[in-house]
Amino acid sequence: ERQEARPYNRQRLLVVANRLPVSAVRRGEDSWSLEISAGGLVSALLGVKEFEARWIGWAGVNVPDEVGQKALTKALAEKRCIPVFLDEEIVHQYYNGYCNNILWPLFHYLGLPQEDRLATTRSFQSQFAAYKKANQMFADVVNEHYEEGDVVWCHDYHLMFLPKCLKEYNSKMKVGWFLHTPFPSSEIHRTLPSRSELLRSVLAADLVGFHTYDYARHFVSACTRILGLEGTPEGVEDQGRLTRVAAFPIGIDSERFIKALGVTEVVKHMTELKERFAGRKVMLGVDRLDMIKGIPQKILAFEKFLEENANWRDKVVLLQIAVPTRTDVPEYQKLTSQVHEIVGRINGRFGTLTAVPIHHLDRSLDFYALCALYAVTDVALVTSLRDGMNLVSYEFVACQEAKKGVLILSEFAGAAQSLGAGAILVNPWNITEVAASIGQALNMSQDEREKRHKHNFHHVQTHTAQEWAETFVSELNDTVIEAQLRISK
Ligand code: ADQ
Repeated sequence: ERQEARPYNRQRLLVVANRLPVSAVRRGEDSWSLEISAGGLVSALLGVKEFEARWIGWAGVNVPDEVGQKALTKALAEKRCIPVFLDEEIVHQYYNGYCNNILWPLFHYLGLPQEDRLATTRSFQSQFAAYKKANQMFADVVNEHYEEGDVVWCHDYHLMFLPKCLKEYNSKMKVGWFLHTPFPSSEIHRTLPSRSELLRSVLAADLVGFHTYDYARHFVSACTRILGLEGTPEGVEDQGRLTRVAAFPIGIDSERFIKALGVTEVVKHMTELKERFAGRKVMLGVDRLDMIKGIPQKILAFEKFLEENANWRDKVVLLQIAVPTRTDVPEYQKLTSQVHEIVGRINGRFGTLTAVPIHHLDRSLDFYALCALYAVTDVALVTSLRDGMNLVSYEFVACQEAKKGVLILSEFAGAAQSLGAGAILVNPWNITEVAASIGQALNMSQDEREKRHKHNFHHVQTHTAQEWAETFVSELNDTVIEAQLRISK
């Protein structure tokens, strides 16, 4: 497969992310079935025509035997995917442990785990060792498939150690790293025991990208304050070598959503939903069930709104769709029961024999059902406590050309910087403020809704995922050329 002919002008792009964009299910000793999971990153890169993208990542399953590994590798090759095989112990320590229990909460300002300080320190060390080991395994696979001229694009907090491993293999490799979460203030980052090692390994990349200018600035401050390096307008300098640091706000494939609204199945869903909730305004929350999404805070704000506005009690419904994720991590199990308890209490308090104020679903919706829901919604509630960007807010706006509904958006989501002018911005910790914003949204005049929607719709249509990926990769190519010019001067 590596000898396959390709047009000379199409550069190969190796996209390295913790998870491959496909889910694999084992059907027999040597047979697998694969399903593409269409996330934001997948559709962004499918739309980029100048590059020939290949994916490298973990398939999300444990495959201990060689027969299974060979068969899966072969099946994945047809989807241009290359697997990294991680065993259960590594997954536990690296993915559940260091990635999801340490880096994820820290980068979202929730701090480090504190239950048992000594035990935590010990597990820190073994989890960090597993993190480095896993990153090295990703690097081995990249190196095996790398060809001169390829661009290697590493994604997210799972792979902060990867740029360093790759450059150790080949200092000429073009390496970019993009973070999908916030990068926190340097005062938060400096609490991490492995703070310096992680920063140094990220700095081995040629280009480091974030969703917003603030995250980029926090990263540069961490490098200057913790490592004592020099921050420049272009990035971070270490003994004459520059790592370029910049903001690349992601977007969505807005056309995919707009087109879907014309599909018969979506129209049918919309009709059903409109009938089901006739006479009531629909409010919507769509989130992964994660503590950063502020789901309990959102529901409590809705309760406060109902408490203070008796006239709205039978005229509004909140649909909260929450996909369970990371169900192995105890904090996520606790969150699920906490949300269920609050929803149960509020429905008991304000429900009637025929209607309840909150419909809470613990599951994922297929694309068409999701589009239909976005389209019939009057008010969307995105109340993340912190969120790198938040694509749900973009998807909602894309589906609202007809209705011109209102977006209530947390000021702590990266999207507040792009959709802030059209949304009602709130501090999700302030339940009273969020409750008041619900009232404001439900009572907003048609004129104002149109004005706000127009601003946001324009933004969502002109800042697409495809443009994001193209800009990042071309900036990476330029950065490497500029560095070569500097060296040859
Ligand atoms: P996420 O934290 O997953 O992404 P988000 O950007 O909102 O958050 O993307 C979630 C995606 O999952 C959306 O495409 C949404 O449609 C889908 N989704 C969520 N709940 C769903 C449900 N119940 N059913 C069906 N689909 C559902 C991380 C960062 C974000 C950043 C993205 C991209 O945390 O801040 O915007 O990466 O960089």
